[in-house]
Amino acid sequence: MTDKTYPPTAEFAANAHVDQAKYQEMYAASISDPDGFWRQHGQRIDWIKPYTSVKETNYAYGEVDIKWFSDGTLNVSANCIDRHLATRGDQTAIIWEPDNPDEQALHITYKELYSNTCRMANVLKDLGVTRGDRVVLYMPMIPEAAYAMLACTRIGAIHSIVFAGFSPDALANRINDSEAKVVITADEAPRGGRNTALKSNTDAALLHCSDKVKNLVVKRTGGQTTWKEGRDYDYNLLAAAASPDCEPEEMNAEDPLFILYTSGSTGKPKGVVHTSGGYLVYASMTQEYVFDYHQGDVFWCTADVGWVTGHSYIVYGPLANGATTVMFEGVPTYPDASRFWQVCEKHKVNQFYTAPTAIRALMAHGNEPVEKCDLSDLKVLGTVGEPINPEAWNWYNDVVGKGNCPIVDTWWQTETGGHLLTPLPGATTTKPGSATLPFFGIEPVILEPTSGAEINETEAEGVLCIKDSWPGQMRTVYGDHERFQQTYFSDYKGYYFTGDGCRRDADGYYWITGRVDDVINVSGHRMGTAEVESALVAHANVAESAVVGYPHDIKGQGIYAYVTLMNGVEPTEELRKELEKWVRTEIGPIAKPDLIQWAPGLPKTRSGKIMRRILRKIAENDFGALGDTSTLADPSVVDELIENRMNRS
Ligand code: 6R9
Repeated sequence: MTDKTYPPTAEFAANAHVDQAKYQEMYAASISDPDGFWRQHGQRIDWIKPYTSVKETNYAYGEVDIKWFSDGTLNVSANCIDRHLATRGDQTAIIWEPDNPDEQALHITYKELYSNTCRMANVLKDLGVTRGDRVVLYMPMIPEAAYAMLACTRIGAIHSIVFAGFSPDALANRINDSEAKVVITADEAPRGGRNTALKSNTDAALLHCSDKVKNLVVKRTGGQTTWKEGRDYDYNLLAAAASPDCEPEEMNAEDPLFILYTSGSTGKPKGVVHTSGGYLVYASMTQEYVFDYHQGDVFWCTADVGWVTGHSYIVYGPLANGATTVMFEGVPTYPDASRFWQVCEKHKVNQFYTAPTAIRALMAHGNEPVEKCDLSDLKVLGTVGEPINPEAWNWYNDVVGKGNCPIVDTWWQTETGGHLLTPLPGATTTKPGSATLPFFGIEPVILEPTSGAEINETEAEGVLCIKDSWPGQMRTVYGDHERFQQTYFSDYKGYYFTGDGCRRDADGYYWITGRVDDVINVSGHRMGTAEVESALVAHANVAESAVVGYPHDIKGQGIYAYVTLMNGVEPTEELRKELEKWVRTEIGPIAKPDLIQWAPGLPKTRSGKIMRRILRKIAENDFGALGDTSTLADPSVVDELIENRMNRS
């Protein structure tokens, strides 16, 4: 069944932006003459001063430097709003669907988006924010989150969104690392019928930040408790008094647009920096081609704006294209497991984009919640975040798409700004579980992991690298260009290293096999194992810890923590609960270990390195093939760990 392939129907291909022949032609052109290709496609957005140079990129370790359209100037918010006013000012830009289905949905037109964004921009200016300043957003999924992003870009400030599920500590670290001037938050974030106290979390975070940081607070629920005069500012009051016009700043193509922190294989999250021109060209182009978006369509990406998917495919890509984009505050299973499909029916969604973890969770509720909704407007279905297993792919295709909607399994990363490997719905024959083929301008290569040699045979397996730059690529790690080079350009010289393992089949299709570094993927969210470990060892009773991923039916990967307690501390159920809670508060709910195993000893080499390979095997309940354990300082700890393993499925 998994060998079945799905070619685009002739009818779909005939109406699509790109069919197979056109894909091949455009792809060939994008690789043989990247400069010419992007010179043409860079014009899809509006420039204040047109660029003359296009691609100026250097992948050589030690000299890594990436610039696109570098002498052009533009304003991103003007591209997402102002340029649509003349032709579609009264068209809905954002459909906002609240957590509670009984609350009224909002339809925000481009004209309204304009005045709301300008008001927010003026409020920020009044708080002293100017070009180049950093603004942290810690927001629910409400329209003000989009206004805030666009307001920053309007005045040339750099936003850094912290997912509202992160803890006060994580928020404080990000405010401090980016030296933000203002934090924008809301009183509370309703999600799945429960409210998260964002303002209180922000209060807690700000205890660890400079007292110069100002806090702009949007009213969402009215559940407001504390207020600090001189630091806290009431957005709704200020916005009502602010002017609904604000001139967009003329920014350089390479001026930073946003910072987004993401987990890597070391403890400290990296501030991924994206710049203005190339990012917008790439996000808007992929949104149009990959989803085959046509004017008038309703596009829904279910991600949160706290992740890169929300940046590129709720806000920047769709709005730059003048689309109608849905912004959903809730979760897939609230009030019940048919919510996604009810929202699709209610707003006549044409393109729907979600994560495999959500598909698997909903699949577990059977077909009835889907089948009772009218999904006849759906044209294209997308997935992102982790490899999708063929069972989930088939269910998505058969039950949700009724066999009529091409599925685009899009592989990309925070670092890449937009899709790199993906089908185009009118062009690509899909195979369940494969992200298929490269987007325009992308040259994937598979390297032999140890030698770093390029494998030229069509069939190959190894690490996935990208040979050359594309406009949406991240430019640096905020404040640490050396770390940028180290992380992505030092292991395999001359290539961008993705951190993913990959197989290429006989048809040249790419199949992502998962991370090859110490990053795990929990419900489509990246989590550095080192981050969870350092949270655990920060607890007074923990001496040492090692964290690995293990297969999890719904989440893709679960978090498995081995914990060595301090001498004399009793391992109790109570302590286990306490540690779970501890990690939740240190990092956030998504980092809570699924399984904690007490480990009197960890398997270490004589030089003291923890043998994670072995710990992974035990966590996977697959300890028949542990491989060579002879280099361990004390091989007997392994038997003890196997004996008391937590995952016996
Ligand atoms: C967009 C996003 C990136 C990592 C990436 C890979 C995994 C994302 C995938 C996928 C297989 C797909 N990943 N999409 N794996 N198939 N379609 O998710 O960004 O949060 O930075 O995660 O997610 O491992 O390296 P980010």
